[in-house]
Amino acid sequence: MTPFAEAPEALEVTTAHAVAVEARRGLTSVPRTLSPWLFYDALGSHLFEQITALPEYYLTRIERDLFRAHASEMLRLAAREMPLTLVELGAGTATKTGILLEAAVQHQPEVLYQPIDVSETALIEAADNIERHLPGVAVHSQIADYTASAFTVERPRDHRVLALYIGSSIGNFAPEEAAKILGNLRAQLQFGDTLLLGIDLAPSRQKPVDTLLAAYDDAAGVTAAFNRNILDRLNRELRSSFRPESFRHQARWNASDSRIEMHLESLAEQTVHVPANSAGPGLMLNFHPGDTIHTENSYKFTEGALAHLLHVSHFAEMKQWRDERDWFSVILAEAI
Ligand code: AVJ
Repeated sequence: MTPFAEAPEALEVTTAHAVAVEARRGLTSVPRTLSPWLFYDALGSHLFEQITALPEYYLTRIERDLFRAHASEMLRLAAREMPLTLVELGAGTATKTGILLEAAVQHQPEVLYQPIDVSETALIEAADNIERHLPGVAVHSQIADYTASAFTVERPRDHRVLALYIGSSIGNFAPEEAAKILGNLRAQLQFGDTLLLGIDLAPSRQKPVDTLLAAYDDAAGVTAAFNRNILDRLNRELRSSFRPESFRHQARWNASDSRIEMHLESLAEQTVHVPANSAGPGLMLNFHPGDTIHTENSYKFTEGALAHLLHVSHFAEMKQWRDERDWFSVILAEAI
């Protein structure tokens, strides 16, 4: 048996403990918070997939359209006459990546694709899909939390690396954390390697705040279910006594920090019990009506914020692609 075969069980134990630790940290903080990685259990990942298909959630749709229209140019600029290997941070099931990989195998007969994600099941699905549909692509997956730990980037001889960090995933991180993530990635790259980054843009004349709010509070209530699932997850995994229906999903625009915030607002005076667990003793949590648990930040970029982020992490913009209304942007940047 290879050491790799034992990873899943070990990872599950670590996740269970990490959930207990994060719930304790967040629910005893003032104000109360829970980290967005808690959204993505099996049900939450499914709800997120549904979000990406909602009419209000334009992010996925625009980014996919930009890839469809410009994948070949993106790859040509990244490659500049050299063969490429693609690395992806937070690959998930790599649905949109297929478009880029399909373009890549038209530029070169064989492509090494290196997805990195914390979810082993997502990585297995990604590898299955890609290897079935794109015979020219070899997949080397890595189970890692790119925000916390080191990951490795393989470089076949004389290849350039194109790192993908798409889907506005970077939006979940405050500016300093985002700079750390890109800086950490940059440390794995060489001059001339590139980063393809997908970011959601700040409100403008062409992008009312209401457009943003609707994307995070859709009419069908899928985002509300996604947000409340975090409480269901804690009930399932920690045996806590949240009544998710007595918390209201709330999306807020925080203009001074240029971010959408998601909160869960208590609708009643209520007490929630979290039993003792591997992270510490039991908790009795008191909620007044209107108290919230802050579950997510989704940063929206101005041109200045983007330029600053690239500069501090030692990347230089090569080209930017946007939809005609300037709602979403894909940036190709060179490691300098
Ligand atoms: C996966 C972080 C890009 O912030 O838009 C979608 C998550 N939250 N709807 C985002 C999310 C609510 C999403 N990211």
